[in-house]
Amino acid sequence: MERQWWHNKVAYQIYPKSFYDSNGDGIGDIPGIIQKLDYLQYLGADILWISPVYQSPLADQGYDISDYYQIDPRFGTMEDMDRLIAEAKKRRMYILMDLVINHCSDEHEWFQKAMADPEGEYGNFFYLADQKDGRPCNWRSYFGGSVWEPLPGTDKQYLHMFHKKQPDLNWENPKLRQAVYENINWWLKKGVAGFRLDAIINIKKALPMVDYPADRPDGMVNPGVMLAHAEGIGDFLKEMRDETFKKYQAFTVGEVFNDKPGELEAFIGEDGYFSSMFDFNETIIGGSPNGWYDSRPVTAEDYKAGCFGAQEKIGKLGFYSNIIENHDEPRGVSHYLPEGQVCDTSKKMLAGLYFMLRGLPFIYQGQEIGMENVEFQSIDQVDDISSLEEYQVALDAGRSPEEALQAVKRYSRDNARTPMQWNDNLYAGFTTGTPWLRENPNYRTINVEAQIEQEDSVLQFYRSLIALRKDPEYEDSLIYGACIPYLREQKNLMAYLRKGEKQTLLVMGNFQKELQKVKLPGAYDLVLLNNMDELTEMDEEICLKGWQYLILKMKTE
Ligand code: TEU
Ligand code: CA
Repeated sequence: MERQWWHNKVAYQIYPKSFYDSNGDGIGDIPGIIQKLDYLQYLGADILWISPVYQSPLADQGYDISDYYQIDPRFGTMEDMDRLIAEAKKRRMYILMDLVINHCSDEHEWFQKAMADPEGEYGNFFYLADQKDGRPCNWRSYFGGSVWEPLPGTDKQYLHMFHKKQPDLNWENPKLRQAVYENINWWLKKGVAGFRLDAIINIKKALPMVDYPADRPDGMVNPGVMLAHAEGIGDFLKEMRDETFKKYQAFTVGEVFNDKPGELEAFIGEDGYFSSMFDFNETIIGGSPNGWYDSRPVTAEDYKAGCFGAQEKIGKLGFYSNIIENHDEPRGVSHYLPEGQVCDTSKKMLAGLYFMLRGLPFIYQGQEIGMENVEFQSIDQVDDISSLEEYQVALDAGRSPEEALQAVKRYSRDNARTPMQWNDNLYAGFTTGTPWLRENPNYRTINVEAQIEQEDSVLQFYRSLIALRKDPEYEDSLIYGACIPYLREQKNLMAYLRKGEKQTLLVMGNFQKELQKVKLPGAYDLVLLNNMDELTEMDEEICLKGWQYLILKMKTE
């Protein structure tokens, strides 16, 4: 596998609206990110994915773009953006923009022109159909309701896979594709290192659009079913890569939920469409087609099977991007650790387990201090459109308001969107004004300032993980070595070898509160990392305490 500049880096996702507010309007902004670059450097992050800051009505928090060439004034100015790119460069950091090109905002000029003249050039930038023919198909949008919506002031309707303020762009139209590529190249010329590709698998629709068997009483079907029938996305992705990313050696990471068997190599193998894509194999565990209210908690065995399944699938063919959370998911520690067991030690174990898998680790803001889900007291405290929809879905399915709120608490995207907890001042030090979304009350104990001081904090553990992964000494195993499950059948033990050409490391976590004995595959030289003070050994066996995590460097002959 050819080595790439980004293989040994660590990536960090910033959700600007909630990261740091520099001017007291309650909304995080680009100058706020610049002020925190030194912190991110202290942590050890190299690649920064910035969730959307383009001009947007913020119906879906910036994932609805009304001008791809402008920064939304709430986030700052284009000068701020240029300064961010320059300041990142000074620190040898790389900026990734969020590329949202499956859809735009209904307030984008293209859509406005399509409304004014559906038969004109811009009508063909979208998927339009005559209203009189009824709904062209029974697909349900990801955020609820039909994907079809009347095109205001006309006798047409338009397609939206997400919110109705996010009309889908018609990728079948070469003019639209060229307009998108032009924008990508414009940003690359500016000096961004690459992109995270939002909802990218949705750009190819199964045509002609037809009904599929309904999966809920509403008579509609999850759009994922349609995606399984869509053929030929590779033509679009290849063209995009050749017209844009390739010319700049850009780093790209795809948000791909629905890849088909056998597609991985074309996507992220040598000369793939993208550099990497997220491993969502664990993310989707426990989900139900009926909605959040019907989902089940993830067990240690589920989690292990998810990670190892993905590792087996990819082998050495490419690099997945590994996560435990992002801005669309609950906090990883609240999601993957059993209720009542979320503590510093278990947080560190989970961190260490995903971080050392083969691939590129991404950290989502606040994850590095162990931020947790929010105890929402009522649905009024929730802002996110998808959470409000899921609340309704639960009620429609006959759940009580309490049960519906429980489901939202467990899965709401707002769990990850509360303000970053910088210190124990008012509003967690995020803003001097009133934060757009209420902070998590636990900021008094969980915050950056306290954890910088505290030697054995979650933050310091992340710094150790990062330093170890970046140590050239261990590149052979931790970056390029194989990932081989160890004692896979042993319940609530997640262990794997990172086997390089010269060295082998053993990574293991005791995914339970009870202690557990682990037989070693051989002798070891060194303990590279331990999330506890002690280490109990017997011959060829280690006794792990509850939630203990270790990395051992094995002896080589
Ligand atoms: O997410 C795409 C996606 O698949 C999500 O709809 C996910 O299933 C959902 O958030 C779970 O609640 C991307 C962005 O990451 C997300 O924030 C946007 O809302 C969405 O695209 C539309 O742009
Ligand atoms: Ca602000």
